Amino acid sequence: MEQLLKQIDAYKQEINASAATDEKQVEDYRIKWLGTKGIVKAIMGEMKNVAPEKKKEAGQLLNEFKQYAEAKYEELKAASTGAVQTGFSMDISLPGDPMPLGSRHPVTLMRNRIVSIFQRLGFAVAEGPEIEDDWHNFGALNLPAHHPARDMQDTFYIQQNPDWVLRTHTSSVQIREMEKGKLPIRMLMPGRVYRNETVSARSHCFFHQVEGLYIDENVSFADLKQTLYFFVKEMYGKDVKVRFRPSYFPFTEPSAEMDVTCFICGGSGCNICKKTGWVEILGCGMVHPNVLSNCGIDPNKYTGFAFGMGIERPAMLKYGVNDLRLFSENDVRFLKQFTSAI
Ligand code: 2NM
Repeated sequence: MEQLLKQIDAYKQEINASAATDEKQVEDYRIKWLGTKGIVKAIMGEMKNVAPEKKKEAGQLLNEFKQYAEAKYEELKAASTGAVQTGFSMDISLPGDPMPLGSRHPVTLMRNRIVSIFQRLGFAVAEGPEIEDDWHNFGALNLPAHHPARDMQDTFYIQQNPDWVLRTHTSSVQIREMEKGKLPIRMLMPGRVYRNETVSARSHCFFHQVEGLYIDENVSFADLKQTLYFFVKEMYGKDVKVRFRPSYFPFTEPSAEMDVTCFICGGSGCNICKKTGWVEILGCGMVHPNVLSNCGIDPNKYTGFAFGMGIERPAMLKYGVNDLRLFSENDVRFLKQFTSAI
């Protein structure tokens, strides 16, 4: 018994001094102490040499020793899990290295600004596929089969299936929302669109748009104007003036383009406004009755307005970016210059 006590004490010291810096060493510890041929098993075997009246005491001692060896095993295991196996131990309770914070893309910043203004008017956000079928991109929008906008020069067609295109506007998402038949609709559709154009500082084969749609009973052109006035004042400030020019889109009637007084020169005339004092910011109009009926909406009961604007151009003006290509090259020297809460 005396002998056994001494032996246990010595083993405990050895266990206490054990260290493991990787999973292999933890396993070595387990085999040495807790394995089927390990020390704990072996010393348990000593029970048979203990005098009968001491067996109870010895049993307790040995059990406690076994738990001691097991506890150390758990401790070594916990400390080594996740540690890099390079032969040094690591304190996993230390705080980690701070993550470097990125910044948002200027197109995202501009989109968020636009979206948040319309959200305050109750517009919800909808998204849809970038690969569209002919119907959603063209047909439903009152663009007849031989309309020039479908031209190979303007549209990317998918080779596998000539019915598929890369969407040329996010109006296709508006068609999808209208087809769902849940009215009224007050929605905003931001997203990437594609046009088959030569890439240069001023044009690109993909860019971003926000389109809006409001359909209900008795929606009028006055509602369209009031909504867009609100948007412009929030976006460009209380002092900007607005003008509408008559225009043409196959999917709206009547159609208009909206200009604001140049926010660069304030109207006195500069390069951006080409000395006119006005810059065009969006197209809009009352949704064409054909578009409504194409989507299963009764044009005698419902009317609506729609509008669409690009994101890159206002972003270029706001951030002083002079080349469209910078937006898609992902040069960190460009990207890290933009910081904002939204
Ligand atoms: C624009 C300009 C004017 C428009 C119309 C529709 C729909 F689906 F309701 F017919 N969506 N988007 C629209 C109207 C878009 O972008 C310059």
